[in-house]
Amino acid sequence: MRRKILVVDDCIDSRNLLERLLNKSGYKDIILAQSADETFDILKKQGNEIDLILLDVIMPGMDGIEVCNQIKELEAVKDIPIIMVTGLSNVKVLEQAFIAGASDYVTKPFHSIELNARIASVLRLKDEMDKRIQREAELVIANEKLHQLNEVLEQLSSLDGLTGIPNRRRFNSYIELEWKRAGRQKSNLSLILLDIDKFKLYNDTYGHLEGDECLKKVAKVLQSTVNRATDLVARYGGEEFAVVLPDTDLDGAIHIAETMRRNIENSQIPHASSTVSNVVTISLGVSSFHGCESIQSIETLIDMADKALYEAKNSGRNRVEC
Ligand code: GH3
Ligand code: MG
Ligand code: MG
Ligand code: MG
Repeated sequence: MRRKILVVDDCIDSRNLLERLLNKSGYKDIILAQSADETFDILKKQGNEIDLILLDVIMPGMDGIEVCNQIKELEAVKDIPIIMVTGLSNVKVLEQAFIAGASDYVTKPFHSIELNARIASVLRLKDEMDKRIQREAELVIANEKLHQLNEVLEQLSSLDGLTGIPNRRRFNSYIELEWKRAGRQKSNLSLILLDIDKFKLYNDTYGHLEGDECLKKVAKVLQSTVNRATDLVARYGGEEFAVVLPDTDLDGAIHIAETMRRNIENSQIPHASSTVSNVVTISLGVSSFHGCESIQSIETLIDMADKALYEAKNSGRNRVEC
């Protein structure tokens, strides 16, 4: 692999000596700089091509330690490893160099073997770091693709990806079927729409991931509340759920809604910032129709449940309205 090394030294003899030594070791791509200004100029123009910087400590104007400090502040070049070059083996200076972010140091006069060993070791570390960063980036992309794939699958399927219960698509097709059947058989069909109270505050307090966990718990409780195979609990929207109850009249539906309300409250999912309670609560709206009635459409049934839900919200939440 061809490496580009930037040598910064105010002394021309040192620069030339380093260049010669590096050339001899096979590093042919050397850039020379004699001051801080020149260094930053080069980094600005071709920082992304440079693999390593050899940086003199003592220079007039800005010294090597400060140059190192400033390079480590620059997002575009902060990961280029820096080996400090010093005539002093002053421990204080070396400590400052490492604090400034230097990877290693070499002392003048240079010993070719030592110089090579230190360069090789620093470059090896950099390569490993680069590979790790690359692997992480690839992982992020793979994750993103998986996420997109999941979304496609979810759209194609009838289950909600987060909670695992039927999704809105399934709800739509199921209520349509049951609507028609209720009309044919002159039977009852009821609907519950429910919405978690003050869920925005829940997310704000516990974070979105905890919010998702809460949705899963709520879905589980709702689903365990219904007991007929024909009852369908679906995720209707973000934190809204819908329950389709075939062969159930208004009283029966209100009874189930009230049990759901109580079961959620009794689950004691903490919600410290709720203005309704100190646990998670839900508000529910119930609507119902009988096959011989003439409600024009499913939309009307949904609309009625929605209005009842709105009323439950308006009259204090954590309650059932119809
Ligand atoms: P209320 O219903 O009691 O009037 O208050 P609210 O705060 O629940 O009302 P609103 O409907 O305005 O807020 C719903 C919030 O639900 C907004 C959104 O951030 C959150 N939400 C929706 N879908 C999801 C989801 O899939 N995961 C999480 N964590 N939050 C969601
Ligand atoms: Mg010097
Ligand atoms: Mg809502
Ligand atoms: Mg809500």
